[in-house]
Amino acid sequence: MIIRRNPKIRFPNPDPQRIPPGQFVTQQWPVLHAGGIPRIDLSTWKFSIWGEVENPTTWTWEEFQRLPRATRKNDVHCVTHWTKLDNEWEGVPVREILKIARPKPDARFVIEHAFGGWTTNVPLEDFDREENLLATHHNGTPLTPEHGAPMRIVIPHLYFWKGAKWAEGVELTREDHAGFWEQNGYHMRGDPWKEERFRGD
Ligand SMILES: Nc1nc2c(c(=O)[nH]1)N[C@H]1C(S)=C(S)[C@@H](COP(=O)(O)O)O[C@H]1N2
Ligand SMILES: [Mo]
Repeated sequence: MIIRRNPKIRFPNPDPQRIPPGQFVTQQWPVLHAGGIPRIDLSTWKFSIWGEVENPTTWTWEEFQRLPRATRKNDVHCVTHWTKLDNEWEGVPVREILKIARPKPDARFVIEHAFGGWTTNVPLEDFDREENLLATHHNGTPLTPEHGAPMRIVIPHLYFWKGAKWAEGVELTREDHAGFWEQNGYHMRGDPWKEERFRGD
């Protein structure tokens, strides 16, 4: 008997090497966040970087469009066990804004702030990576409101919660301050390959 694979059916784990422990692949894109979707008006939108930096800076939406842009392909891993492969993100590399703001030698951590007050914390060395983006587009189309429009932070080597949707700013700090989920028991770093889901993992 010959079993033919229907080429239209994607098999669950196409490449086990790419799936961190405890994760399963979804073809969907679940929507996950605390609270409601903030209403954001591009004419008043601002994004800032402040704290332990030499040059705190704020961009309007128009100014943000003039920053250098890039495209990155990666997989994202949610701490609730779903993994979404082959995402193409477009936006401004995180390193472009760090270059402008110039972190002070004492800066070691980052607090990402979202419109509405949600936060998440990441070590500066995880934030300051080539692949990290301030993303405005996913798979060629502008982000939808439920997925973080007009801009979300994407740090693909950590769990997906380490990137704020509806990003409003980043604050560089000397000490590590727990963000929203982290205050509720989630991990301060969140490496999916080490299954750093909760404090103490
Ligand atoms: N502002 C904000 N950003 C957030 C969250 C949130 O609650 N508020 N949740 C995080 C979590 S837990 C995940 S898994 C992803 C979900 O992004 P998605 O809804 O586009 O899949 O957003 C992250 N960014
Ligand atoms: Mo998540």
